[in-house]
Amino acid sequence: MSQLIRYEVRDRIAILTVDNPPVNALGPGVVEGIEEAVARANGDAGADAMVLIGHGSTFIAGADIKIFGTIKTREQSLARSEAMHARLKRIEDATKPLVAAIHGNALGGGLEIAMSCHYRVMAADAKVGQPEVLLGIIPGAGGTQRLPRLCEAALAIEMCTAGKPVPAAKALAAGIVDDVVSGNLLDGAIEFARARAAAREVRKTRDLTTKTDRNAGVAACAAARTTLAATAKGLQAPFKAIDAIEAAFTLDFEAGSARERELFADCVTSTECRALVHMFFADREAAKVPDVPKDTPVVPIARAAVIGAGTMGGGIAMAYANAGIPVLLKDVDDAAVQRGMATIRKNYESSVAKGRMTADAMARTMALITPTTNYDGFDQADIVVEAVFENMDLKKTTFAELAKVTKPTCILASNTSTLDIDEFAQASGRPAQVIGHHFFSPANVMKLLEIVRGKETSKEAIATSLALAKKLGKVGVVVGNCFGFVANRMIAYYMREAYLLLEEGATVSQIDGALTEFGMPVGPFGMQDIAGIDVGWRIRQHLKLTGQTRAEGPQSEVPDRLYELGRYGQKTGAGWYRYEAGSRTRIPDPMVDEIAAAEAAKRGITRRKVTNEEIISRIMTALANEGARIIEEGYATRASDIDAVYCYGFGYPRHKGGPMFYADTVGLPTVLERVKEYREQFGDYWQPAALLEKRAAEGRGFHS
Ligand code: T1G
Repeated sequence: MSQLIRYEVRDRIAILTVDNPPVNALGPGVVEGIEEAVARANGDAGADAMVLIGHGSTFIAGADIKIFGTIKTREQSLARSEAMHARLKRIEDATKPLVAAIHGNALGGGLEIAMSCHYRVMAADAKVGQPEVLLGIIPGAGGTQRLPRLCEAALAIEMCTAGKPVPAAKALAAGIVDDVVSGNLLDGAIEFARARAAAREVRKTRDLTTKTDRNAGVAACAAARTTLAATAKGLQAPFKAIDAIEAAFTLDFEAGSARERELFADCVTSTECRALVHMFFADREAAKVPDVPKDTPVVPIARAAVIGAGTMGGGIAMAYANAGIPVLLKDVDDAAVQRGMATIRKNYESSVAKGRMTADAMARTMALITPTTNYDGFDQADIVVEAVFENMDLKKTTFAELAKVTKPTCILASNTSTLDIDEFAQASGRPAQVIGHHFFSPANVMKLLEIVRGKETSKEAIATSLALAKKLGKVGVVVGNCFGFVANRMIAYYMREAYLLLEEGATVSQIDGALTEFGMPVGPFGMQDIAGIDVGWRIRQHLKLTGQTRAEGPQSEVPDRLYELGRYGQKTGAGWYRYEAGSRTRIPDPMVDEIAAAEAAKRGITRRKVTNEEIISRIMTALANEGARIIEEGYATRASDIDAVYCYGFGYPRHKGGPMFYADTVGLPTVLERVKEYREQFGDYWQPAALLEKRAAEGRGFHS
């Protein structure tokens, strides 16, 4: 018997306990061990039925995602899936009632194992799901064939194409599980198994007919394909999942399972899968900071305060309230703070109107945000987030004040996007507690929290920030205090190439179109119209005082011309695009392309036809090269942190794995060659990063 599965008999019920920390993933030997334990219980005269349960915090959280990288060919995938399929059938052929007892999560292969059991009971706070699509694959152990035999087609399709877990009540109502246990789960499962043993009932899922009839099932699949065509652009796994589910309605179990295995093999060897698996681990690696041990003490964050009730400050206050943390929201006068509260109320009302939030939840959440124009209550705060105007003197004054009105352990965070954290730290007199918490707009929505460590930021402040990011539902990435940190430092190169491509002959809508086709939610110019052309202009003016620029190379003046015309973007009804009153629809404006042509003429640029391929190549090469410099300078711990920053800060398509992973898929020798070509064509500011040259020469990627 494998050590991964414990076997005991209690009151004539065999208890099979999976013990493979941390999440009972189906690593090597786990499914084999379950099969062995089931066979033992079948032959155990002292056992009338059996219960399968997980040790620790959860049932089985799915296949071991680390093994996907070892599946290199379809043949390997098909062989593994066939073996798994056969094992689950042997488990399902148990001669005595077999009950899965689910707590925590039964996800992916975990739910598939549970569905190969005859019955399923779950704890009231447990969840079940088929999240494989979030990894660029589909259920590969019969999930697309057993699930439609337990619940309606619509839910099976939703679970397998969106990947969201289903709570206990919904799983029970749908028929995925047979009971929800309110008391002790194991006791409840034992009683359930005993009742089935008394009735001598064994129910094999694979022998059930689909809950939705054939024609309705096929129709549901067709409808889902139409819906997904609009929302899952560039992805293949959701569509493969529908094809597999459709087979449950059109083929028998064996043929349907074979179809599922073929479709799974299509996915598991795809770049989409490799990229999404990379991002799964990137999210988690980001929380591992080499010089901040996992057991570093954290400051419990029970109460918070935000300074500045503008767009960012209001969004940050919402992020805290959404996580159930009471938060003070301070601004200089009542008018300012009430404006902020009105925006917050409008945002929540919009969520209620869309059905994303109940009116009660809105009231409870709003009640956690307390507007104020003074520092009363700041002495109770465990953290203060400064989100005042991007002006160094104002921020230094603010930090000096905060140090006086807060308790010594209070973390003093800044939402600055580019200013020097160390300057605030010195002004505060408490540099160990000073740290950057760079949220991305809208702060209550975007998942990235760029955690900027200053020279003297303490390990406790960093560890607390990482734990807080998780509580806020964010991905926290610790970065260094260089200009622009990681996100805005790299975006400067992204924008430099976009501006230059515009002057060379591409149009605004062509460049944005190429990037949205690539998978970005919005192109560089559409993004600037949202953020505000005036924001960039102010940063450039600030840098000009010290003779700096955000990126080496030619500085396009097209954005300055737009600023001078008062074209700040959506906020002024015109920027890179034109906007009808009250509309955010981007309308190309030939005037902007004319300005670009005029600026090009001033710089002696001969305009030419620019292809979309060149647009993507120039921009992605610039990102990867600057990302490599950031790593070698020590401002990011690892390449996957940069990928997380871009995916969660700017909506870079996760199914492409982020800018550094994408460079690996292009191949670093090719990326290096492009940098050298661009240096020849455009100038010495295209300098290959040393890390890029090194890894290309070694035949490695940024991540290997
Ligand atoms: N495989 C390997 N490691 C895993 C894992 C998995 N399935 N799930 C989690 N981990 C690691 C994770 O990397 C981290 O490691 C630690 O466990 C804690 O995770 C055949 C083919 C279960 C909801 O997609 O959603 O089954 O950083 O920080 O916040 O059809 O983990 O500590 O070293 O996320 O409490 C389908 C993925 C697989 C579930 C727990 N299953 N996991 O969240 O902890 S494909 C999934 C999660 C499949 C079948 C197919 C979450 C969680 P470290 P954590 P958490």
